[in-house]
Amino acid sequence: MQPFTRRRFLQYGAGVGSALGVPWALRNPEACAAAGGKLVKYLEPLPLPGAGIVVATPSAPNTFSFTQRQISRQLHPQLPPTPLWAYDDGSGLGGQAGSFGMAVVAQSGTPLTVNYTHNLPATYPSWIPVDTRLTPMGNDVRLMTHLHGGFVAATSDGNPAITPDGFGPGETQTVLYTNQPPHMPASLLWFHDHGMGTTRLNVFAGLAAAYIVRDEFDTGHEPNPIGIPGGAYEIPLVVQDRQFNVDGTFRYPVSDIEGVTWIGEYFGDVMLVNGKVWPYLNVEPRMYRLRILNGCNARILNLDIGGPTFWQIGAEGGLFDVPVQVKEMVLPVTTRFITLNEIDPEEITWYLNLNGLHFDEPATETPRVGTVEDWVYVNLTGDTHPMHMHLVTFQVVGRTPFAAEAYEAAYGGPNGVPGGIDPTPFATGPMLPPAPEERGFKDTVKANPGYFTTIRAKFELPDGVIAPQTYVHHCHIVEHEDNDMMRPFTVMP
Ligand SMILES: [Cu+2]
Repeated sequence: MQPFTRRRFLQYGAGVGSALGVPWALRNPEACAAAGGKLVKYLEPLPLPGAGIVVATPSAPNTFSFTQRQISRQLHPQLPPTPLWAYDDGSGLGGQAGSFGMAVVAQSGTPLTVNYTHNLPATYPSWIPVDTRLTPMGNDVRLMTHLHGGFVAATSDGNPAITPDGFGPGETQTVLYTNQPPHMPASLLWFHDHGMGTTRLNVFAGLAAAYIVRDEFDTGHEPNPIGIPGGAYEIPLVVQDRQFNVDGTFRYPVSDIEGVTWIGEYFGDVMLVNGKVWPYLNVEPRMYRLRILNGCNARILNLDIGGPTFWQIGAEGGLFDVPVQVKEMVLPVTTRFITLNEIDPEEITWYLNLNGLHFDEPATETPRVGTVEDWVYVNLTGDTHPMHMHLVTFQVVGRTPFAAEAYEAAYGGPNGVPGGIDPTPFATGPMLPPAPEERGFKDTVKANPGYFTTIRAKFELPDGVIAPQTYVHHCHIVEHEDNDMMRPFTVMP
């Protein structure tokens, strides 16, 4: 299956397309892509919190009220204004809003109530190509906001196992974000749309924003008890890739398979940072804290700063070095084997799945509240899948090389290999430890092809939240998540 996936990867990666020497517009006569490579780099400064990025203002004590609405912003001086979908805190949104032009600042230990009111068009505009085979209500804009990394009740999670149809025009989703320590320590999280079958499109259109959790150590100011840069020297860098049409709209390609709109991965030929195309940042000769978030649909980033080294002090689950929690995570351990399958990649029936099951089939992963489990992601595809779990952060135990084809030959069916089958007998070498930058608690792990990847999580619930509670885990390539590499899991009493 790998060659087919790779071919589509080439087809939809515009940057790679030009490397083939065939103009994009010739291969796609109806396409009107702007040539991202012709945009001059580094013309405008990086939008920063309070100086471009809107820092959200509460609507009441410990309450935020957002309206999702369409706005228009010029993302580069050589581009026409771009329609964007944005979270509006009621300020009317000055500056660079949409696509991470908004930040919520929360305090660990202080719950927040957040309201999201749908004020977008009732149906999708032409620049957002919906595959109505994957959506609950056709071309209707159905929204559902999820706090990535949030430790919350299932009803506040914003997941399609709870509200499969999402929220329509005029409707309000109200959630309680616990910010409960130690599960929600100082960290950089983000909230984004999670609409069923349209996550990739709603995030692409701009519905994603930063959620910064502070505590008494990581205050964001200088000086602070842990001696890290703060204030103007703490810089969020949210990186996204996009394609543009010549009219300034974002461009999202559609499939060339008859009857299919969905594509397997979205890659842009233009990089946005904090919502601007290729901005620059003037810096002083001193230490900075860069808070980097990959907001791309599918692209895995490999970043450097042109020579100087930098120090990694945290990951998705917060700052590094929490040895007490590490000890908690060792015993007793249930192990679940979860297969990653890709089915019919050249056909109208092309989809990806977990455990050979569609999303809407009953949950098969049912950890008991308070227990520790190992989940083993058995990758039978040719691609790396960044697997993400709601509710919990986890530790990466390791990755084991194995004979994927032999395992698939032994157990595979029309929908791939079902879950629950231990691949250890097919191992071709010892488990490799996680990479140094994977220390600490994470919410996403790279499940690489040719390996099964073991993670370990403790399934606790926020105070006052009673099991059962249903969440989801999924590939965070949002194209894959939408069709259909996502499954519910239920934390049981
Ligand atoms: Cu994936």
